[in-house]
Amino acid sequence: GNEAGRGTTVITRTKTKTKKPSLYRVLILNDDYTPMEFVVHVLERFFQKDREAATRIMLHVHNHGVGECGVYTFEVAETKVSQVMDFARQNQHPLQCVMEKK
Ligand code: TYC
Repeated sequence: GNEAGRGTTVITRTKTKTKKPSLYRVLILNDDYTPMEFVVHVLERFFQKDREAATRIMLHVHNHGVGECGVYTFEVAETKVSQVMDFARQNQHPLQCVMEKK
């Protein structure tokens, strides 16, 4: 700080803000009705997976109940969840997509 002799102190910040944004996992959940091909398409369209990666994730969800589509900042994760839920609903599939803090 700086003391000018008039009872005032200037406090100067020297440290740059370096807070990293919190990250969120976007997950899809298994169900008995959504076609496998639809899930693969969702992973390609909204999560930029190639056919091989999309198929691997879809089969993991089919066999284990839940799987990770990607990790994003809050606003991006929220947008992905909305886009997937809207697309599933438009196509009358019960596919569920959720996000969780890492
Ligand atoms: N279990 C579905 C079926 O047998 C396929 C499926 C996979 C559904 C992944 C949802 O997130 C899912 N048709």
